[in-house]
Amino acid sequence: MVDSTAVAAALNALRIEVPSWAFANSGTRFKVFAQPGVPRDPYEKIADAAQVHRFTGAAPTVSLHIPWDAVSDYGDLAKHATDLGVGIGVVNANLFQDDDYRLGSVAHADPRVRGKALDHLYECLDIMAATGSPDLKLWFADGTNYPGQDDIRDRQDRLAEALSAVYARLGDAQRLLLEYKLFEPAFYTTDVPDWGTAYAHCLELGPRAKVVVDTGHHAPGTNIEFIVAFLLRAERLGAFDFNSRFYADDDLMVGAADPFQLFRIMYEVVRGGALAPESGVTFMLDQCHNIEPKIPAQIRSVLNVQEATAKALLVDRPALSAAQRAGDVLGANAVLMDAYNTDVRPLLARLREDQGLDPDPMAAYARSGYPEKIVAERVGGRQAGWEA
Ligand code: LRH
Ligand code: MN
Repeated sequence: MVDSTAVAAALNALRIEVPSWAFANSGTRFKVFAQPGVPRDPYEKIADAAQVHRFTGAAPTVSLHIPWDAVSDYGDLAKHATDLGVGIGVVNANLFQDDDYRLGSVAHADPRVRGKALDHLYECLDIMAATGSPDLKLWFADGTNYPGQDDIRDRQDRLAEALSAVYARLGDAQRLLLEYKLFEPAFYTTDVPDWGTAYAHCLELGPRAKVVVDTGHHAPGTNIEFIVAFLLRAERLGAFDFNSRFYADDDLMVGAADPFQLFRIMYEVVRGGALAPESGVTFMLDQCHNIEPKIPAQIRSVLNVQEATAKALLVDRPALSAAQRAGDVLGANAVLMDAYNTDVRPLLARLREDQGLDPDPMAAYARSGYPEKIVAERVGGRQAGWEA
């Protein structure tokens, strides 16, 4: 039997961090489509992020990306967030948009370039001190495009050297989150291509180095929930970058392309005891809304994670374990599918009402007047995008 009070408590405690860059213009190499009302600076990005929390009650922090969110006073930006009822979460470094990084950043053969990259990472640590951010998230575009272009092992040595230099400067309450990605923008080797490489570097660094699982960063057909189960068992899962994809790193809304996969992932999170905020696993969205309205897309994404999590919490664990122990293959699978096939939307709507929220956040946002307000106000200036 499932304890509905525990399910409600767990769902009410679920927190999802939204990325500042999801509110800015984004696209592909073919086109970046501008949208009316898009923020022009980090202050407006945070104002939009606060709308996601206002209507879902479950998105109280915003990830920053440096220098996309560079400001003259990070303390003031953090105060702006607090005034809007949210906080600054993870700080993302950016070592993939400077001409010096054409052949890599921390893994580059040239010590001058590696030094420049390290300086950026140290700058991000200073920003974290100013915003009170707990985590530094590192994704490296570093890699090669052709066999022989550089020495695979030398690049690992350079990467390890840079990571340990940053790790040594972490504050006591700070963590280093290392994100892996199979390919793109490099197309032959990527220096942190998979969970095993990220995990190995984290073990080498120390207990406050954890792995980030971006759900769009795997080869097609990869069993991501296995990776989640393994990293949770090893206490090395630090965070998720949630999104979904049909082909590559499409960065579509989480749960849109494969809601069953998201359910299976959240079941391993529940089974691993990693749902509670104190578990140390940060649930973040990392998405680009290239054609769809951005704030509603972020609200929809939070709802998708809530729905997958509610289904995962409804799995009858004792019945599942009994069937598993009995070798009852179909019985065990049926227990999981029963939960997955449960319509949890009425449950979530009731929980929102209990929190004084509108049961339908999408509809509530649509009639809030905010969409029209930002289109009317945000005239002139340069819309934010993937450039500083
Ligand atoms: C790389 C990535 C990383 C971010 C970027 C916006 O693909 O997933 O997490 O820096 O997207
Ligand atoms: Mn990511």
